[in-house]
Amino acid sequence: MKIDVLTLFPAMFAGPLDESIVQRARKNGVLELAVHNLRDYTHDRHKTVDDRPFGGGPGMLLKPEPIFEAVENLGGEKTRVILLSPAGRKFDQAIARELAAQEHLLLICGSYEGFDERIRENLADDELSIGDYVVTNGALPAMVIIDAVTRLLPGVLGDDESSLDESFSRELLEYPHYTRPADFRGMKVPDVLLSGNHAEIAKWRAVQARKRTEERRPDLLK
Ligand code: 4FV
Repeated sequence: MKIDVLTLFPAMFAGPLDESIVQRARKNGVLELAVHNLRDYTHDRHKTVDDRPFGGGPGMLLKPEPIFEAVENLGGEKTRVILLSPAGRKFDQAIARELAAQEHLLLICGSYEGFDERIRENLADDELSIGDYVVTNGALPAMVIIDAVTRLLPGVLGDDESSLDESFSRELLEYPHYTRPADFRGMKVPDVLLSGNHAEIAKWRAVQARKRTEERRPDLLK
């Protein structure tokens, strides 16, 4: 998979995507990731990317010209152009799986008060939000989405790393997990997990996952 990111803060991407699983996916060539500075698609000496909103109102908006030029430069037939903004579909594991099936993602990070509407109307194939809160710009949302999608690419996760994905595919939260010591300061691991009776263990885990989901996320059970 190829992912291109368009942002005003390319330096923010150094670090989080150079570690662990995403780093490995890039090293193995499973993921080709490129971060582009939106200002590189401007032609005035102030590298202008924003302007005041018509009709007045607070703040600035991202202008159409640099973003149209960048998408026309970086995009192709197989490209899925995705805007990152609080007005988008709420990103979740199902959408992560959907995106992991694509060949090329072009993530456009929001900044200021947002995008000129013509960007949304004419360029975007999709719009995603990582949650109902406002962050400074779209860089962190882009990194969250890149991380969640990369984990789902074939061959990226070893067998021992993949269990968590199933949980959300079963629309259930994870059951309680324990590791050694079996008794830590008098806090004991449930006997069933020490029993070696795998049928009983599986039943206990299913009951716990459902119980936890009913208590914390009944919306997942709808
Ligand atoms: C956001 C979100 C988000 C809004 C103003 C950047 C900010 C500024 N993006 N999911 N939540 N974006 O808060 O994706 O443009």
